[in-house]
Amino acid sequence: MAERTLIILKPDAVQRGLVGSIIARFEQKGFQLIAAKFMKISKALAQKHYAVHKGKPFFERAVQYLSSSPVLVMVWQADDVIKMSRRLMGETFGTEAQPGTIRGDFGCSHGFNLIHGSDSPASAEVEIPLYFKPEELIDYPLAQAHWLYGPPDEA
Ligand code: D4T
Repeated sequence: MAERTLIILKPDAVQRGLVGSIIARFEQKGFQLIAAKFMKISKALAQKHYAVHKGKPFFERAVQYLSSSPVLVMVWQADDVIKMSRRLMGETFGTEAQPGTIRGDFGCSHGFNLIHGSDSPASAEVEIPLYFKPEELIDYPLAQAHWLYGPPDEA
């Protein structure tokens, strides 16, 4: 099965009207959308989401930010989607992110960073069930797969 990643368009992406522009980048790259939910993340869920950062100086601020206003939570699927989507997102904050990346093009904050993406397959496995039941992940054939990936490598 192709790899899956949890992507969250954070409160600033929603409030700044950047949802469409950011999703367009994932679609244009060729990733497949398999789940989406518009929701307000509770403080308790944000604490679970950032559990690996508990005890770090930015933990409370990150929890507060993620739960401050509605977000769009999605699961995207493709071979190697985690590595590729982290590259599309860019460095953690817009202040350092390269132009051409989502954070590099759409933000210049060192506190708000528009988007979350799982940083490893292990993280994705923990994060996806925080937001979606198994039956909410919709598996379907990708119509453009042939033209997207080309013929398989010869052995
Ligand atoms: P997320 O996890 O939101 O996709 O961001 P990154 O993967 O790029 O960054 P991270 O896990 O290192 O940080 C998680 C979250 O905490 C905020 N943060 C981070 C912060 O407020 N100050 C900091 O110094 C760092 C490192 C931003 C993202």
